[in-house]
Amino acid sequence: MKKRNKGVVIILVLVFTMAISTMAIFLGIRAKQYLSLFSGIKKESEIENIAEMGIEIGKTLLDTAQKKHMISEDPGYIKKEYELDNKKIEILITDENGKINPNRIFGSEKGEIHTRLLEVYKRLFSVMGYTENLSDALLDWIDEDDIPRMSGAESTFYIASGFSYTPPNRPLYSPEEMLLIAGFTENIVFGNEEKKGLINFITSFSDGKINVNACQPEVLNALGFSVADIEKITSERTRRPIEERFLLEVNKEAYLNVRDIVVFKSSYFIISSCVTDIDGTRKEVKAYVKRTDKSMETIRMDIR
Ligand SMILES: [Ca+2]
Repeated sequence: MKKRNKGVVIILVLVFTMAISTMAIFLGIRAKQYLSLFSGIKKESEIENIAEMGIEIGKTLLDTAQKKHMISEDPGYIKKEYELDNKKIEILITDENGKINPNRIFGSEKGEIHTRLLEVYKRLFSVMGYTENLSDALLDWIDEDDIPRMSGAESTFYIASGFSYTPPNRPLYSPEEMLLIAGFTENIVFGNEEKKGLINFITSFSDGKINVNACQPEVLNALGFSVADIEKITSERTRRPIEERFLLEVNKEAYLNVRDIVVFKSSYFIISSCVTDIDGTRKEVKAYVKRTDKSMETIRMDIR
């Protein structure tokens, strides 16, 4: 009996030990999984924090550039790159008042249209060599009705053409959204070596005013200025910010025609801060900023 008891005890001890070791191994694996998950999250959040810090640096850069009326080499853009702790921080500030905002063609009242902005918007497409198919399709994408414009496209067209979606009939959320619109391609939206993309001229974030000190020559052309006028404007603004008086001298008729949508100072900017570490982990934070003489307000923040 005694011997048998001993045997049972040994077996029990063995089983117990095995159970404990199995549990230990299992827990060990789980612990390791948790640890790697946790360090991954920690790393991501660290990179995100640095990216958010980049936004603050961007705001300071923007403030300085605006206060000192600094004219950058490429009007409408400020670019900076920093290195911190083996991480690359790229800051890009774009001046959204240098672009045309199709959302603002539609007023807050039902059926209200800003005809001046509509004209300039349409002219931009023709300056870029595009037909009304594109400009009308984009307007149909935004306007609240489902009635296609002359060269546009609404839900019937999308369904018939095999799209899995139809126009949302609301303001453009971001210019990248143009890729979804019938007729728009990556080359048209983002451009290629030969031709600039519409992304350089179209915004979804501004009050609809166009800053002649920050816009691209193509937008000046869309505003109604001739090639000779544009040369005068772009050469003047490399020296000092242009003012109303200057535009009146350059081309009074063209300027007076678009006076109500032209400004000489910008209020809407997008600050993008992108951080990449040596393993290639990347985070981008975009801040949509409204700047006045007294304040700088972040309207929206996108993290990806
Ligand atoms: Ca529509």
